[in-house]
Amino acid sequence: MRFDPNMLRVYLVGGTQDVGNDPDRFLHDVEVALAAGVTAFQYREKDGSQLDHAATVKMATRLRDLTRHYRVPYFIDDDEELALQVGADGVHVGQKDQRIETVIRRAAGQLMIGYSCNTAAEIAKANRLAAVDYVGAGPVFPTTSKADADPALGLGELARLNIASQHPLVAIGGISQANLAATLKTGVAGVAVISMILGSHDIAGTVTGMRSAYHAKCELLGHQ
Ligand code: TZP
Ligand code: MG
Repeated sequence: MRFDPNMLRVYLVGGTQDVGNDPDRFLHDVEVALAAGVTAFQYREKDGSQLDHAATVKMATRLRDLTRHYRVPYFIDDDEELALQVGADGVHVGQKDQRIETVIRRAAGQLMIGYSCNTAAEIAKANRLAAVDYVGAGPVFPTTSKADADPALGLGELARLNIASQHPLVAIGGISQANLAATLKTGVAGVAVISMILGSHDIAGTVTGMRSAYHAKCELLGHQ
């Protein structure tokens, strides 16, 4: 699958640990979000996951089937081998994960590649890596969804990183109804969220609202 920056608009990230370690609930909630129009999905099984490797492979395979059905680009966090094994569309690589150069060597041309970059130096490095399709920057705001999260960047730093990046940038971390519009106004290509969607009592309504917020921002900025 060819990368398109529009994939980053409403990007859902999550694993079973984000829904009380309940695999059936996770599959259900992800399906509701896919049907409601998330523009990308990343399977991120970590930080308190109770799935062993076999269960993770099985879950990754079921998510591959679901994302194909809804035609939503499917990324896997941190594990290009699993991504290649189950036929995912992409892999997302963090600064603390495998080195980006290794992932590029193994997966470029077969998988889309996302890369977490939270400082100007990391963005500068990503700018030199043509195989990177997009960068993820955060946490923008404090988050409880990531065990080893760095301090929050804030909107000013997010805007600076976005300008410095030659790759499309998706904002992540602590994004909620309260700060969504302000986050989009920085000019980022989109927002990636865990709890805003998976913690919502109305997942479909939340996704629809996020899509509307993106379109409202485009009108405000005078493009699209
Ligand atoms: N990377 C940086 S912050 C974060 C990840 C995976 C967690 C985002 O979760 P939430 O619930 O949207 O703050
Ligand atoms: Mg990671």
